[in-house]
Amino acid sequence: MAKIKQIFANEIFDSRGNPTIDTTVILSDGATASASCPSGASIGSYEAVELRDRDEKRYQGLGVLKAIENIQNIIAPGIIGLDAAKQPELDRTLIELDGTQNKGKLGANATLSVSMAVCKAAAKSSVLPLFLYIRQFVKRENIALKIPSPLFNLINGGKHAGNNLDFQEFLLIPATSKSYTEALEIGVSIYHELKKVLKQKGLSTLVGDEGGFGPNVSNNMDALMLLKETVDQSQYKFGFDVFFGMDVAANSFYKNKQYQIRDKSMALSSDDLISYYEELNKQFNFLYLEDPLSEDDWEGWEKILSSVSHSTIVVGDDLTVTNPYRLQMAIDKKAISGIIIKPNQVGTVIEALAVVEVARAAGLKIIVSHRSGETTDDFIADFAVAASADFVKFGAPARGERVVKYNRLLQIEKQIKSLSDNLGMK
Ligand code: 2PG
Ligand code: MG
Repeated sequence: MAKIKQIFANEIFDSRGNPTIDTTVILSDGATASASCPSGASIGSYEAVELRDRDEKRYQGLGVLKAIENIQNIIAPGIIGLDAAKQPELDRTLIELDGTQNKGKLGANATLSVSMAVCKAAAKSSVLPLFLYIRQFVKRENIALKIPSPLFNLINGGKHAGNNLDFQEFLLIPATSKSYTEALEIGVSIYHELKKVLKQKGLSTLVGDEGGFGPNVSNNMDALMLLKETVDQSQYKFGFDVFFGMDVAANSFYKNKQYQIRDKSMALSSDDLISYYEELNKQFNFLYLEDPLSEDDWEGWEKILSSVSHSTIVVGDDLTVTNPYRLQMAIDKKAISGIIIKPNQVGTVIEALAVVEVARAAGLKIIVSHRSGETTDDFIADFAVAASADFVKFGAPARGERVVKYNRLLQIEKQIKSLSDNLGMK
């Protein structure tokens, strides 16, 4: 049995140049691992607390020294000596040490970096690959091991780019029947194709926070048209090889119970916005629509789900924030058919897996997601496979902190193949 022996935490920087936490855990058998926390820009109000120093003299108040102190002074003494292989016990201890509903005392960034680092170190001591190690804590272990289908964020808008796009992410979705390697090839090819189209049109090929292009076109419809034109001139067939989706992140343009987008001159009511989605849907047949309405517009969510769910997965992110209570509300109100899972919205690995379980039992699609502020930590790729997610959302297939996750899935795909070849596993 390997026990947790030492914990170190440091302030490092994420892909946006903001401070974040990197935690290293050393076990009694010498196994060592580090994990770092991602950070969102479009943050749901019901997410667990990301503890920041708020000391304006350092990094615009975004320092994480207090969270690091919490790791050193409160978490470390509370968990040193625990059996590292007992992740549920570890995460329960973290929850108890925090003692709040939303990790408001220690910070979900503090608890998650520790939870992930212990998980990685314990996987090393167990000699299992991380995705198989995490899978032990998933109840439905008998679901076939497979790589989730990727959602590629090829055009960035909203809070992730300084352009005119109100919608945050324009997603390219290779058909789910494709193998992961094929899907990645499609995502990469169309990413490069889109760059050519942008150049031809004299549009900027600079990229946004998630590595997708951030052209300064006039409105959301223009972005969809660009993507469509790109696919049409590629070797892939729209509606057969590839589909479209969006993470609208509607919180960001919701004010005074109205939605303001550049596609329309007047502010829209919830019903007007839903009609606009229906209109767009006729043209683009979205496979996936994330946060189409604001986090408190429950009526709108119910309406959109009943209107489009025969063909489109309606996904909660800011709505549900990987939180069991918000998820239950969404299930009860019939508001969603899919859910985004982001471990840092809740603060521990096991709590995130518990939300996956409830969502899957309710028949929802599971989408495991990165954050817009990322590090080169690839834990989320193993987590997604372990959780048997239907989809992963890791941004564009470009920039180090994004491709490290796509690349890890390539390795896992090979590992799964050799496991099933050698052991006859499914
Ligand atoms: C989202 C995410 C990740 P952020 O809204 O789904 O793409 O963005 O991390 O800024 O919340
Ligand atoms: Mg989102």
